[in-house]
Amino acid sequence: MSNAILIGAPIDSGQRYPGCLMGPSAYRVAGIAQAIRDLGHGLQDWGDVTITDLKPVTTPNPAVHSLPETVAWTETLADRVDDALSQDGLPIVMGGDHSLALGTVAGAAAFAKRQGRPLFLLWLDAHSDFHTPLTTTSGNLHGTPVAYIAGRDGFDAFPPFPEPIPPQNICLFGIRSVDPAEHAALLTHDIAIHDMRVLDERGIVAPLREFLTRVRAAGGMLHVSLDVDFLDPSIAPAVGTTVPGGTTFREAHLVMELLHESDLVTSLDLVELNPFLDERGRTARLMVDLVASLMGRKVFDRPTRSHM
Ligand code: HAR
Ligand code: MN
Ligand code: MN
Ligand code: MN
Repeated sequence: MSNAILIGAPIDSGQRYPGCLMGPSAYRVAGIAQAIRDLGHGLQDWGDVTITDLKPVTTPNPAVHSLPETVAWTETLADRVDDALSQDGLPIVMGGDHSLALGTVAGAAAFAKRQGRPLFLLWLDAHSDFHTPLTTTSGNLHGTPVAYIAGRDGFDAFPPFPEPIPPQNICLFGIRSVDPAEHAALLTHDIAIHDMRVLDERGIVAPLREFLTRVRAAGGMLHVSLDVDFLDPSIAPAVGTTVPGGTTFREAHLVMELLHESDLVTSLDLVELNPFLDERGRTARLMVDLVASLMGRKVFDRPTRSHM
């Protein structure tokens, strides 16, 4: 059983579609705490994080907006996630847009470094989020966390990433929207890219198991970052950056069920939910149900099902 720690990250500054800051409230209204408790886990809710002092940081790319806010969120969330892991907790960070992963993964990396364990990253997303502050043309920093985590240049305004995750320990899963600059950079990094074409052809099970087997063999920690747009917009409309051709209801649940059976997940982000765009709470409820699958809820409980 886990000691789950909910951390609210009401962040809107990494993109331009207001509403993600209502995400933490929507998850609470959709019953995330009770769903986790019902599965027998411990649960604490640490409330919503706030930022206070902004530093006058700058970047040469004039497109970038909200840099001081994003740096402040990064510092604060890194500290909070590190604290949760240090208390033997499973941090579940409720966003907020995906820029929050700049901080959450930095916190997990700082903890993993002290433990002497490698950190792995599973990025469940329509997007590769591999821009740097120098290459982004939208200026939206939610499109940059994977580059920061992988140790790419261009993040001078940010705290140095504690221990960049080697590309071989990063798995992008479900992607179907990659900008030209991201594409060029991805071709020079040895990151596992399971785009939707690969998942259509191979299914989700084999590629995910390959990755989980590597995490297990390395004795690694595993951070999972779940972007709402990983899901097909027909089942998850509450996101500003919908991309057709996403994962189905059962594919997404199966990913979560396999993650539960692996027993490898050590921290989790829930990002990009924009409750203002939702239809009667269905996206928030689906995200909570996916968390429940990740925490052990089953379609049918079969005690003999083998691990991995
Ligand atoms: N690549 C595009 C950009 O940088 C879109 C990024 C969208 N990112 C998210 N999170 N919604 O994955 O603007
Ligand atoms: Mn601390
Ligand atoms: Mn994303
Ligand atoms: Mn996305």
